[in-house]
Amino acid sequence: MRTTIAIVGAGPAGLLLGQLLQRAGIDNVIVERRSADYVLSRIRAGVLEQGTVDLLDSVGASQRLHAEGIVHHGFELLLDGRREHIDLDAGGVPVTIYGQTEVTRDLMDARAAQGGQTLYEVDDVAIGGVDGDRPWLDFTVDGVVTRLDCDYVVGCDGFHGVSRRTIPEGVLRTYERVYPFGWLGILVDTPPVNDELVYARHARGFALCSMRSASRSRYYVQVPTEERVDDWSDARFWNELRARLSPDLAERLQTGPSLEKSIAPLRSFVVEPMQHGRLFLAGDAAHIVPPTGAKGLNLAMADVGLLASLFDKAYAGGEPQALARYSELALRRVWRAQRFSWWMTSMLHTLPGLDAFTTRVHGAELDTLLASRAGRATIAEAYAGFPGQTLD
Ligand code: FAS
Ligand code: PHB
Repeated sequence: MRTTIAIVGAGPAGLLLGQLLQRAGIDNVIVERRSADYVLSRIRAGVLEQGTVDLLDSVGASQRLHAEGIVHHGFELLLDGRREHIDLDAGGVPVTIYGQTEVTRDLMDARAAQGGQTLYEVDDVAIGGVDGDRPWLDFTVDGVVTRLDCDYVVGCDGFHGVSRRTIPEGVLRTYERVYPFGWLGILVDTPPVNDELVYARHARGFALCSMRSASRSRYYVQVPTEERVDDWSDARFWNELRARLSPDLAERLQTGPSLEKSIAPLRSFVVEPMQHGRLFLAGDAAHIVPPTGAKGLNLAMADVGLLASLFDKAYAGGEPQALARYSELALRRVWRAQRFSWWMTSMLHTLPGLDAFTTRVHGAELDTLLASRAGRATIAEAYAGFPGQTLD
């Protein structure tokens, strides 16, 4: 087999990249380890930045998003029971509430409609030749060992994928912070407790009230890393969430049987550079952020939006050297998102072992920002997403 760009991973990053390249007339094939149903079964992000919406518009995969997504012009911080509204228009643009599962489904449908090739349930993907000018993938699909020759390989295979591990020892610099807690999340078919998202800071721990639609809600509570989801009945979850909300919100909370319940560990992670020879890393393959800033999915989409524009310069514009700037340009946005995600996580979670003075200072830092128009706008702009990537 041969293609121009070989993409490893059919999550949101790989699928969006495939569509962006298709639109630019650049042939590509995606190989995915799991089945399409399995990929869709993963419950993950829920907040789309305007830049992500614009990218989905550009590949014709946003009709349902505009029909079913919920545009939010603000969110709330609940600080030890005190409700503070953050006006996103102060930072420029709104966000759209629309589940990652639905984004992935829309991209799958768009790809199928336009004849893009995605090979699912592919085993033993190996990446080679990236140090030369003839890279390739080897993999097994339907029991047949297959080679895919290409011009470039893009690893969109997430944190546990094969692409980052393909880069030789000593090339990558890794930056990581593992948090001593996780998020226990629940999906439920009840109306959201509030019109907008609520990020709660409480002595018992962080909580988040989110949603997927007017009739489906997503809630999270911070739990120690050693917690097991089997130890959390629905009743225990609801009691703990109520305990972290203000009395008015606790009163309004509508509970129901969980459709999904899982614990996600939290970490901050970046590898530099995000490219090596003819191999590029995008999305969770290159970086992980704690979900407190709602950045993970949006960063992945920004990576592939940038990379697709550089591939377009290389192929249509006759400037293959443009590709050499991917990592430098992508990392500018990655580190700004890392900072905001780390900051929101540090300010809003109870950090085991943190001294009482620093805990108070964190509260004062939030109060300082909330006391000024500029401070609120700073939070709003970072949450809504940084301006589009320019190539200069
Ligand atoms: P993905 O991990 O989504 O996709 C990678 C794909 O590559 C997968 O389909 C995988 O099967 C495939 N793959 C892996 N290895 C392979 C191999 N060797 N060969 C072929 N295919 C391979 N972000 C938010 O913004 N908000 C949230 O609330 C949020 N919650 C999250 C909860 C959890 C449990 C996790 C794990 C992540 C969460 N995230 C959240 C982050 C998440 O949304 C990611 O940022 C997003 O999925 C990134 O998309 P991709 O880079 O495409 O990676
Ligand atoms: C979600 O709805 O899953 C969600 C929303 C905002 C976040 C994290 C998760 O910051």
